[in-house]
Amino acid sequence: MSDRIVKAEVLVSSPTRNFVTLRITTADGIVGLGDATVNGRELAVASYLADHVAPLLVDLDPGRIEDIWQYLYRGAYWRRGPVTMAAIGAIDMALWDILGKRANLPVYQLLGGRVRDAVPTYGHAFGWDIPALLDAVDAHLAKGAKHIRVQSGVPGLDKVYGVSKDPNYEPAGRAARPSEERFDADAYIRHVPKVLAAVREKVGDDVHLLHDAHHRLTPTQAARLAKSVEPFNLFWLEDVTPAEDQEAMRFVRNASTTPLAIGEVFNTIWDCQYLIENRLIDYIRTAVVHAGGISHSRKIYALAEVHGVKAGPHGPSDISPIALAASIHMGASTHNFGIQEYMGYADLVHEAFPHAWSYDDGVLQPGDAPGLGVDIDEGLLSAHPYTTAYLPVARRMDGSVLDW
Ligand code: GCO
Ligand code: MG
Repeated sequence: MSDRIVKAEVLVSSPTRNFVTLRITTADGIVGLGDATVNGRELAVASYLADHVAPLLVDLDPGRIEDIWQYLYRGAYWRRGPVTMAAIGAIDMALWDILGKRANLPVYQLLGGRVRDAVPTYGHAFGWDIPALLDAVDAHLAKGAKHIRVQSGVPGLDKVYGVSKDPNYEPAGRAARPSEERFDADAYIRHVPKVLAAVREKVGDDVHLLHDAHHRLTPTQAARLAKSVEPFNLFWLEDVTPAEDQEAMRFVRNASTTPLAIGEVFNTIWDCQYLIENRLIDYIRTAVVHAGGISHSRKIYALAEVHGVKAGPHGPSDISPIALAASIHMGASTHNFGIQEYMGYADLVHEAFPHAWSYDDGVLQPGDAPGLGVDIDEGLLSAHPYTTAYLPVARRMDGSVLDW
């Protein structure tokens, strides 16, 4: 029973923030959706898809999901990287969506069915100072959160990753150039333990706390931070160093028992292999969209399972409700799925991408609609066209560029 792809269209829109959406239509009239958003480089993925890949998809059998993945990955010769892998990721999730609609089953059922009642999540609490952060933590507790990521301002710094004056934090700025911020690692490392001590004292032992260092520290600074926050019993400490130098994680690992999470910018299983096989991390953070879709993420999660590592996928506002759906379906059906980041969306994003998945009381449910269960309001998307937007650039106090 085979079908045929007749069309693959790319929609670039900006309902409050930019998204790249792929829509695949089959001869039988089944429509599958995929997310291909790479924050700050959206048009590169849109062109990769529209100019190079969409024409190749026409006439292929949408049921040959793994073969199409291999054809696009190996067949391109030039492989890996966020642009290529997000494009493949979008196609892969659209094909799983089509398969689910064809079978009249939700994708989690195609992946083996539920292994848990609900998908646990963590959200973001932030404040410029400790009292403001404690208020934000209260708001999360009131909504039933059991896991909370906490980020705060740092005395002496006027911009800090993860903290915003606006209650809806959005790191990508809609402007012609990236904004810039200065970072003082010593001030940061001195301040974070005070913040975590205050939050731990407030919430007691039963609430799980997380923190994201966002790739800024040297191995020695990262090890010092991981060690000094040990008393506050973090659920995880994320992205302590830039991910390229993977041996650095061994240094941090040897210095403390604070659980480590990394990998939101990784694209393939080969980026994850060393850290997982050497048990240098506790959670792998790859996003379904940026790591080649459901088919490839399953392999990453399986490798992680063998080595006692759990999945803790990236879920900020730049992962669209379509990619989040793919992640929720995987979370419901993957045994070593630990937690899903859920930052939430502006109301307009929920309206532009009506979805069967739901969030309540700290957990996500995939819903039972066939496929991924997400639709698009095309009118709303075209009413909000792409707007140039960039993630910030960070510099050390001496002006030299640092990982943001
Ligand atoms: C996270 C991330 C994000 C990224 C953003 C970049 O853990 O949620 O670090 O906040 O900075 O997704 O596009
Ligand atoms: Mg992060």
